[in-house]
Amino acid sequence: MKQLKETAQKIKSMEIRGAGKIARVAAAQLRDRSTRIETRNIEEFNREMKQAARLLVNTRPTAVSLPNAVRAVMRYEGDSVEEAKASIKELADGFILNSENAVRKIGEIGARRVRDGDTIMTHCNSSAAISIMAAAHDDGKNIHVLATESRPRWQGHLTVKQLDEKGIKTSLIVDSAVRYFMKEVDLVVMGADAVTANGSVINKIGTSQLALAAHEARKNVIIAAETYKFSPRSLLGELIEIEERSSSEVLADDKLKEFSNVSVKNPAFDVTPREYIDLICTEVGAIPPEMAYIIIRECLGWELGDMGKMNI
Ligand code: RUB
Repeated sequence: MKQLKETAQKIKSMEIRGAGKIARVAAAQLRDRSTRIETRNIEEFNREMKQAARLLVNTRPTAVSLPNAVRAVMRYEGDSVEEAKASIKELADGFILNSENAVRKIGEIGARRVRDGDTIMTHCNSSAAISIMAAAHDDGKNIHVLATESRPRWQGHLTVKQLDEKGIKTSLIVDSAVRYFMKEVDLVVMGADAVTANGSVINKIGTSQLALAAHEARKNVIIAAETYKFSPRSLLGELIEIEERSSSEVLADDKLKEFSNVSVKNPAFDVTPREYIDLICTEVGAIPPEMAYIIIRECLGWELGDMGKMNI
């Protein structure tokens, strides 16, 4: 359990972060955990796996990719521990491979919406969004990216580093400059932690005001999201929990202690209504947000059936 607990801690502290990465790491951890369980008793094995699954799911509440990945692996079958382990390996490896392919495919599909000479605004650090920009650049399109800092955790610094390594011209801007620069923007490309049945997108705090500014300026907003970021549970009316992170990410504890009447609010994500989103670019195609329900039914249908009995 030690390795799994360490990884869970890294996800909590955001050393491992980004919805896609968290999902792939969780799948790999379940696979690796299964190989280290020594019992030959299948019931005991199943109990241990459930415990591992719960630990991973409880690390961060917002990214739906995490429970979706865990459930994808926890669908394993087998009457013996041997069979169960083989099934887990197949499901986990399959999920990871599909996920990597999905990010690549999203790049290919999304790049078609980028024109030569476009200025693209992005927020936070999304591997799926970067895949679109990188694919457009590889297609020979000359693009310029405006990347927000994404306070308080500065994921924008990761974005500019990754774009720089690909040779893409990028400007780092403060989060509050989004509307100021919107007139220069041709296209907004961002990622997602979750997409609900009604087409709302949950992503890094600030995404919704960026989308609102883009909507006001009549600029297109593309969300890059693999299908496993869509929330089957939202179909049952469940709301996506917005993670509230430590105040110390915004203001150091000793500074905060100097005040008597001040508190810090630090939600990590926000909800962008579908009205502000033009397209959600998935690995199975670029869809209007209104079609989110279809993706849930077609691509995650199994999850609905399993929801009751998975119990993790
Ligand atoms: C990351 C974030 C990203 C999405 C999509 O938040 O909001 O935009 O997770 O990323 P955090 P990807 O840094 O708090 O994890 O496309 O890489 O899955």
